[in-house]
Amino acid sequence: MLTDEQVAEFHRNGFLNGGRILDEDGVQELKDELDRILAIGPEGFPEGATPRPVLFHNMVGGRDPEKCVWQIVNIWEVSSAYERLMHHPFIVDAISRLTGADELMVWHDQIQHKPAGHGGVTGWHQDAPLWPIIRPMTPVSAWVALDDATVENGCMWMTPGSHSWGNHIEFLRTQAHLQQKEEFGNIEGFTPPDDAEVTTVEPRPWPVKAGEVSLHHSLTWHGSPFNHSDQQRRAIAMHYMTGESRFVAGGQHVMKTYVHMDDGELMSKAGPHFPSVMKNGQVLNAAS
Ligand SMILES: O=C(O)CCC(=O)C(=O)O
Repeated sequence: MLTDEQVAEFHRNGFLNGGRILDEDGVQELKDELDRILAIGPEGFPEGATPRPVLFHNMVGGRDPEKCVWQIVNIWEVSSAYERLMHHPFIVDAISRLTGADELMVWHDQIQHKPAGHGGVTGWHQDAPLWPIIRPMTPVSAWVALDDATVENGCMWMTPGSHSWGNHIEFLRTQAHLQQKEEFGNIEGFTPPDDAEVTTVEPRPWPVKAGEVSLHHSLTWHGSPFNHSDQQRRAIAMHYMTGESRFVAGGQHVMKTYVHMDDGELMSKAGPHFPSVMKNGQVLNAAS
């Protein structure tokens, strides 16, 4: 369980290392599962096949082998090890503690795998503005490292206090030129609100060891530069919704295909692609 000090640190900075939640065997199982699914490849999960990940592609490079981030959305639907991770009691409890919610559902997960030597960039962004089909926004995500994520192999960077500055996704898009680890922290051209707790923009690298969980607010500015090192960087982000989340039919998102409801309905009724992980404060086990 998170300590009061950790909760305070999260609310001050907008991110937190929650500590080690997987032992070596647990990490190895997830790495083996990822290898298995990468070996099957996107073409092994054709349209209409069930189950299949929601997305499985190189999200940055197209056919350019110089840039690759394998993004697999909802690996939990094709791997019971990842499904169990979505229900991990420490993670679910931490999300509940940080959001104050006693009902939580899966929003989606995403592997971000930066291969050694040519791992691509995940530009500076905030999560919530990229999720326009749910409201209120999902406040907190968990991110578990499967390899030690270091400055060299493209760990995430975080900007302390930025979660309390509002929606600045358009500004962050102007920082897309920041791609290398040497320059990734050089965000320029933004002045935080005077009344914010943190009034300076001071991005910092955020190394996370294999088996540790990092937690970040969905308005925290974050991203990760190229991986030119000889070490791969495998990780999974897990995004959750609180029980009050409702469907916004006017928005666009890859998960929208799986929502068959009217505008404004509760996402807790959205069906099997959005399973419950906590009800009335009790962590729920995975179905399989
Ligand atoms: O894995 C990364 O480098 C980025 C992940 C991310 O953007 C997220 O977890 O929201």
